[in-house]
Amino acid sequence: MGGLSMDQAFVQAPEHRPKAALAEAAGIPVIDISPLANGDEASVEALAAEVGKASREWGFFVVVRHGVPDDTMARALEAQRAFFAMTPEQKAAVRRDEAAPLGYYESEHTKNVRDWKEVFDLVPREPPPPAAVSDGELVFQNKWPQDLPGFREALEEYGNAMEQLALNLMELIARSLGLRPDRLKGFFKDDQTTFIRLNHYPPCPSPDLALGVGRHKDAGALTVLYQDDVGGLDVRRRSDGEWVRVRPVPDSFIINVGDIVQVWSNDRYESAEHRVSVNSHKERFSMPYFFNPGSGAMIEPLEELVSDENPPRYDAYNWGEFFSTRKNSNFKKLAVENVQIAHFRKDLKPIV
Ligand SMILES: O=C(O)CCC(=O)C(=O)O
Repeated sequence: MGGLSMDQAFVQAPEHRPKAALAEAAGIPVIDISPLANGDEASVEALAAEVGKASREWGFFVVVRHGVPDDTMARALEAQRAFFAMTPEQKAAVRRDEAAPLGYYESEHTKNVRDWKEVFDLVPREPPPPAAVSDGELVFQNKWPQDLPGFREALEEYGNAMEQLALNLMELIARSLGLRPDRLKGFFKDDQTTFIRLNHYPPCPSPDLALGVGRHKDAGALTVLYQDDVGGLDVRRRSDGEWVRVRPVPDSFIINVGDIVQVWSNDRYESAEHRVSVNSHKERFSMPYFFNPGSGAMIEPLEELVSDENPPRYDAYNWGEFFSTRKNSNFKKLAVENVQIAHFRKDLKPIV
């Protein structure tokens, strides 16, 4: 990776190292979501029930017949490969830094262990540049590489297609929780903090010691993930806590419910822990779209889903502050635990 060799920073603690052979995740639901575009009310409700069951039992599912055009996909994947094929100097020209977290980065850490990967981050809806930047404030402006014709256009087109798909999935999740179909859409109207990440995992000399991405849960609302046909995404199965491999399915996206949906649903749905294993012979590409609300959103269990018998399990928290703290501590490799939704759980709060 840009001339990097396997050093200690990549080595996982023994209990987090991947096993040589991992079972394939039999049973992760593969859901045809086309009824949303052309089905009657009964088939849309049946589809929502499938999405609800998958969100409860796995926190993960695969969608097919999702409506994203083939040529939009092809252009985005070509742009991704072209970007990572650039020279280290060209990539460094759009490298992220402490105040400006978008662009290229090859030194991301998850839970303080370095990931075996390089990434490029962009926001599909760029906020206007701030008039003044206060200390510690992050500036979310895209850094587009020079000399890569079509790159920006391909990813903007992909971002639009992803937004439509993510909103459709939000409708299915709302219906599955017995809410108004458009109940969740308002959270994503204005200053979304959604971002797209291009991931490249080069072959790794010690795939038994390192991970492409360390174990984590996604903090946002929903992730729509493209993975190529190499395989490497592992999810922790809820029923027995085992790591299992998510089999690549052609022309599909993997959807995982994020922590925000877990909080909104008051734990009816749970975000699943996942990670990426690497291998010694084949590079791998993936492209997550992290669908996140506006930075001003207050996240708490939805009032329709709480009652005297089922009281709210979380205190409200400000999403923008949560997101910036996470971004900052991933970058600075702080020695303290990253902020988690568990910190807002009413029953887990320390008694002072
Ligand atoms: O590459 C993948 O399959 C998953 C990536 C992921 O979990 C992440 O980028 O947070």
